[in-house]
Amino acid sequence: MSWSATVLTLFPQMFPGPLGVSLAGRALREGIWSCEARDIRAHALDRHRTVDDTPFGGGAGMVMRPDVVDTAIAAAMPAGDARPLIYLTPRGRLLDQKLVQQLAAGAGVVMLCGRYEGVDQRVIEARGMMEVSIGDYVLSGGELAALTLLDACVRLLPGVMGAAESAVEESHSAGMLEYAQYTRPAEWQGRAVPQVLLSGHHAEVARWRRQQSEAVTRERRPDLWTRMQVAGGGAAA
Ligand code: 6GU
Repeated sequence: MSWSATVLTLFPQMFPGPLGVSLAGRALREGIWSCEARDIRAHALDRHRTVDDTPFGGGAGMVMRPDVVDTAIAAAMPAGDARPLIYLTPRGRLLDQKLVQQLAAGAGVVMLCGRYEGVDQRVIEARGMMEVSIGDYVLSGGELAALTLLDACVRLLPGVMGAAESAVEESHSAGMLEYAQYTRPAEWQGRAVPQVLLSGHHAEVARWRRQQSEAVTRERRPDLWTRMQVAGGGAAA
């Protein structure tokens, strides 16, 4: 039973897109996960294949019709489908690594991508969708957000990453930014690699990396740093 993603979109040709190459692409070909993109327009109810209409109350843009979206969802989700139904929208809760881990641990996801000004709120409520955003900026549609969510989940599936990378994931996905990385040459354009990394003292290296991680988190992401302090200083969340 592979992890299965179904995407409802007006632009099915955007999938798997970049997830067809590299790590995710290999996992896709190996059957570790599957990606089915379904065209919402195929479920339009009239001969003009209308999927949207003007917003009640006026204003710019178009809103996707609840009847068309509901029909598309019904066709995409077999009875008893255990996968969460996610609507990608900048109005949603922020995606974070904890939600990614939860989704990756489940059976897969069904994702609705909105275009235009969004989707009629009634079908979002009627279907009990989880509304998810990937950050505080506006994309022209949910598709790139869906691809981002998928990439984040797929790399956590068993057999996608090597054991070494998985272990790193465990220790550093717990709400801190990563320490800086260096490779050869040991000196480049007059810039030396931090001496401790060349020392061979594993405990010293670990201590330096922990300090680096803390310093960069405190400086760049005071929000994460504060949360770490409240959670109890370095404990994995
Ligand atoms: Cl999920 N959708 C759109 N259209 N814009 C976004 C987003 C989602 N998350 C951040 N910006």
